[in-house]
Order: sequence, then C-alpha cells, then structure tokens
Amino acid sequence: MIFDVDNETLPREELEALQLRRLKATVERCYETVKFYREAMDELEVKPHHIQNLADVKLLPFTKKEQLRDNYPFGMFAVPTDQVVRVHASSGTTGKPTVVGYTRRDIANWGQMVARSLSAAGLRPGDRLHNAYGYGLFTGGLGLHYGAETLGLMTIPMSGGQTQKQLMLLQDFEATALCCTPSYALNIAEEAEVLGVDMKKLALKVGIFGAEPWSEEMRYELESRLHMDALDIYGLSEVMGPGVGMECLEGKKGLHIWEDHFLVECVDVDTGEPLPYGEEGEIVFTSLSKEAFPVLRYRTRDISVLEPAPCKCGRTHVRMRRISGRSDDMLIIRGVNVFPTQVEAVLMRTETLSPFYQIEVFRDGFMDSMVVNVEASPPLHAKGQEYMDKVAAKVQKDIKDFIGVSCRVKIQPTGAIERSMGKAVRVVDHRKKGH
Ligand code: DLL
Repeated sequence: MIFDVDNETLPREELEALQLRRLKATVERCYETVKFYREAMDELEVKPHHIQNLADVKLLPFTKKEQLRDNYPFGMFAVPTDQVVRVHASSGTTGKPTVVGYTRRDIANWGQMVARSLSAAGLRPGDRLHNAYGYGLFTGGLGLHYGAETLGLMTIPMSGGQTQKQLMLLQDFEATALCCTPSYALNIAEEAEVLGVDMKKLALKVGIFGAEPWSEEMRYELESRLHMDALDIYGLSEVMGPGVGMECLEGKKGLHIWEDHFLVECVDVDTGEPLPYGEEGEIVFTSLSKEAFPVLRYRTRDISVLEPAPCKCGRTHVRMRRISGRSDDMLIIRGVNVFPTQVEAVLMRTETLSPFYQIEVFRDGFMDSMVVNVEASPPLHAKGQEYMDKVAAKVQKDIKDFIGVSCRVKIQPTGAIERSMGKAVRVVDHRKKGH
C-alpha cells in the first residue's frame, strides 16, 4: 500500500500547506546542519524564520552542481555518515563525481515516489518490470528496482547491455513493462528486428523511459516499434534519482512533479528570476522531505515549462513539459539556439531515416558549423547514393525551416552511429577541448 497516495489528489490549498510545513523544516535543517547552506544564507542575511510562505523560497540561495562538487564527497550531508545507508554518484565525465546520500527513511520515501510513478504508468501488483537501467552508482537501476518492489511488481534486475539476452528474458519472463533510456529502447527494438523477434507478441504494455531528453516524435517511434505506450520519467541524483516526476498514462502530456516532496520553480536562465507558469526556463528544485541530502533551490540546468492546468487523471500536482534539453547541451550555432531534441524531431518525421543520430559541431575560422549524422533505413540505403543525397538536402531544408539553422546532413549506413547502453551521446562538440 502506498501510504501517501492521497497526496496526489490533495486540493491545492492543502498541498501548499503541507509544502510550507515541510519547506520550513527543510530550511531549518539545512541551516543547522550543513555548513555550506548556513554560510550561503548568512551571506544573503536570510534566516530560517524568514520563510513564512511558499513564495519566500526566492529569498533562499541557489545551489549549483559546482558547489556540490566542491564539497566532495560527504560535505553536503545533513546527517552523520553513520545514518547514511546508501550513496550514489552522478556521472561526471571529468573530475570527481557528485556524491549523494540517503538515510533509511530517504530510501523508503524514494521507493514510494517511484512506486507512485510506476502506478501512474498503469502498473499494479502482478505486473512485471524488466529493469534495463544500469545498476551501480547511477540512480536509475536501484531507483526503479526499489520502487517496483515497493509497488509489489515482479522485478527483473537486468541492468543495461547484453541486448540479445534482454530479448530472450523479455520473451521468457513475459514482462509487462520495460524501463531503460529511450535510446536503449531503440537498440532493443533494432536487435529484435535483426533476430526476427516479433515485438507484438511480447507481453509488454508500457515503457518507462527517461534519464535523457527525448522528443514527442521519439515517443511515436518507440510506440510503433515496441507496440506499447511510452511514458516519460524524470529525476536527477542531486534531487533524489528517478521518480521526481512522471507522466501519467491518462494524460500523456507532461510529467507530474511530486510536489508533496519537491518544491519546483522555473527561473530565467540568466537572471535566476522566478517565471510565471507557462514560460520556458530552468527547472529548480527544493527537496521537502529528504534527510541525508536536502537541497535548497538546486539549479538543474534542465529547460522546460511548468503547466498548472488540471489533468484528466485527477492528480493536482503541477505538470512539467518534457525537458527540451539541458542548458549545457544547448548549441549556439551562428546565434541560433538549438537543442538536440529539435533536430531529433525533424529527423524522426523523415520516414526513410532510422532514429540513430549524432550531431557534430565544428568551428571553421570564426564560424560555427553543425553536421547532423543520421543513419539511413535499409530501404533508403538500397536506393543508392544519389537518392540519399536528395533526402539529405530535403532534411537540411527542413532543419533550416523548423529550427532556423543551416547545417550539413550526412546520411550514414546502418550501424555507423555508436549505440548506447544508457544515456546516448547526442553531441560531439569539436570546439571544446577533449574532442
Ligand atoms: O538520470 C535519473 C534517472 C534515472 C531519471 C532513470 C529517469 C530514469 P542523473 O544521472 O543524475 O540522474 O542525470 C540527471 O538527466 O538533470 C536531466 O538532464 C536528464 N534527465 C533525466 N530524466 C530525464 C527525462 C538520472 N525524462 C539528468 N527527460 C537530468 C529529459 C532527463 N532529461
């Protein structure tokens, strides 16, 4: 039984009263126990008692990833380390990772949040979840695992990789739900086609896909290739892990943020000023129930829009539109802002292309240039180079028309783009060191 299931449909007034109580307690806890927060609040001359209503959250300092890293490994913990029963770390590509910790109660709450998310996807005890998120320091595998067990699902801890074995177990164990990154789900679909496994014959009814940005067009692609509903799950290790928000099966239009545990804001990327509902900006979270690793106004760098409109599922929690991208992944090509998901959307509308792509960015003198590498579907490949050149020219024009940026589209043979087991690398930026 999910103990706080009623919180999902609380009238806004009651929900906000609960949030305020929890916010006050969190701020108090951060101020009393975490040196970083105390110093940051003192610098702004804010004391815990200044938080009198939810809008007062804007008085609090922002927290950024660099600051978490500066306190590596355990400097941001708000409890003695002997109360920490688990740590995870976010995948820093360079240098030290960001370490996060959980008390026993944090783990139980996280399990509840993920159970709630899986339940929003229509899953019930008796369902079977094939979990292909990576197990380990990454929060995806264990996060979904505990949530699935909390809900009472048969949990299949497959982890990522070994795609042929994934397919064998999907057939033999008759999982009704699959969770992994959307890019890995495509690999599974591709492998199924190679091996002649008919996805229609599997018991799968829903996919719980997240951990990387993906487009609405990718949803259609996944739903048609895997023959199931594809839903978006969101989260980040610094705030908890997967299950901070989840799309519901009924609405399929943006992710409910579990507001009884997270206070969410959308702020202007440059000024940090809170934006009204409906405007696009950076998503910021303050945790409301975490013990070991509470966060105040954590800047996610994820870009989206918050929408308050009621949902047909009856949940009262605000919805966040699917993430358009991370501010660090936003490419500025000759003055035009481009997110990889926008390019993805155009590619996926072109039927003859396969959904595997990677963007390269170069600097030629003072000019930036973008090359979009995408694979041809086998029938397109069979039509020969001249025909493929025509398709490339058409896609180049579509990208210019829809996104406003000129680029070069290179159509590649099947298998040319590296397949991912977890988060796909969508951009290789040759302007940055290391590429
Ligand atoms: O990716 C947690 C997670 C695991 C979420 C499994 C969903 C499913 P991190 O490795 O810390 O944690 O990466 C967090 O991934 O700030 C986003 O940029 C991105 N991200 C996560 N979910 C989504 C999503 C996990 N549904 C970072 N859509 C976040 C777009 C997502 N981006």
